Amino acid sequence: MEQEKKQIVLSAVQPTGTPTLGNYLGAFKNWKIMANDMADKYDCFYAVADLHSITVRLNPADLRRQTLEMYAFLLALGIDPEKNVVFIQSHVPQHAQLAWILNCYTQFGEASRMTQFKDKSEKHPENVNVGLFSYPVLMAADILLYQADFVPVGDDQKQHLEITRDIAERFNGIYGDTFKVPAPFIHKSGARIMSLQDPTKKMSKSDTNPKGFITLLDDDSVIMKKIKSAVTDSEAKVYRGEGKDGINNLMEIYSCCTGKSFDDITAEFEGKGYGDFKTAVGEAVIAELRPVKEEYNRLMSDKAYLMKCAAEGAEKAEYFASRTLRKAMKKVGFLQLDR
Ligand code: ATP
Ligand code: LTN
Repeated sequence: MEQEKKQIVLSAVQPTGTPTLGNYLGAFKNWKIMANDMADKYDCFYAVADLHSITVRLNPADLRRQTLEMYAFLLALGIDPEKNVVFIQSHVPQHAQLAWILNCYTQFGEASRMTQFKDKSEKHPENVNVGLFSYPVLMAADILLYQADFVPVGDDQKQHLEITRDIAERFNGIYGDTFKVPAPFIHKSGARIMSLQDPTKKMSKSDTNPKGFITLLDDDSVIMKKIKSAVTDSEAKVYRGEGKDGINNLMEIYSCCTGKSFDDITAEFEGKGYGDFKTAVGEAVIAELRPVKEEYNRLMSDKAYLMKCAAEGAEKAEYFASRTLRKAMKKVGFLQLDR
């Protein structure tokens, strides 16, 4: 029987801090499943998007440290760097090169409509830089360079995937087939984990109130405390419903960590209060994150190994990225050297 061609998966995360439970349930968990359990279907490329992260001012030493830490988190998930391509974006110069070209195929108006641009401009009014504006174009370059079929991300990245598709289709329309038009891969559950303190807002690692998010390095006792102090309602009944944002979010988290359905969870806590429910959620989160935390700590004690994996990842990524970049440059009409 002829073997089916594997599909390409690409995603990335910014090294802007310790990843949260939101990053983990919305993105990382799916990355791991696609790379491991579905390895016969997918070839996976995962990157630390350090070029993206300088759209917000970062101290150089922090950027360097956080980049290696985020790289360690990707391996700590259990993603095998030998079987997959795990790399750091700035090590592969083709990302910035293709981004420039794609900038010239992106309209000012469409980039202005990106909600992340609007949100981040409001959050950092003192530094609304051009990089922040063209952030989704660099993201399009990340994806298109690898001819990705699927991009596993959280719900907040849907709009960036749409603009990526528009850019790819526009370029292909002018020059003929050059880029694969990618599809977002947004898993129904966990796609939008909310803040524990304001469950109408997305859980975010850059939240100023650390009680709103759980990081992958929080101690077990801290995780339990944060879940226990999560904002809920006064009804004391565990079920999914309107106006129950806090409980809806905790049920989502519990369901993602245990695999239980919402109906099962409601039945499990029938007649019990929020105290019992929160303890169970806390324990499920602790159990879910423990192996990642342990593996992360082990990996961080061997920086030489991490750097070796990063170098190999960059080399493999560059092989694929340079092929696509060359193709795109040729189509646009850049004079090619014979070498
Ligand atoms: P920041 O808080 O610095 O803006 P972030 O955590 O929102 O960063 P990234 O680190 O770039 O953003 O996100 C990496 C991945 O995690 C993306 O696929 C994103 O969609 C997903 N993600 C982020 N926050 C959540 C969340 N609360 N729920 C589900 N998925 C999320
Ligand atoms: N913008 C993304 C991170 C990111 C990304 C990508 C995600 C950068 N490049 C390519 C998927 C594919 C975010 O999550 N904030």
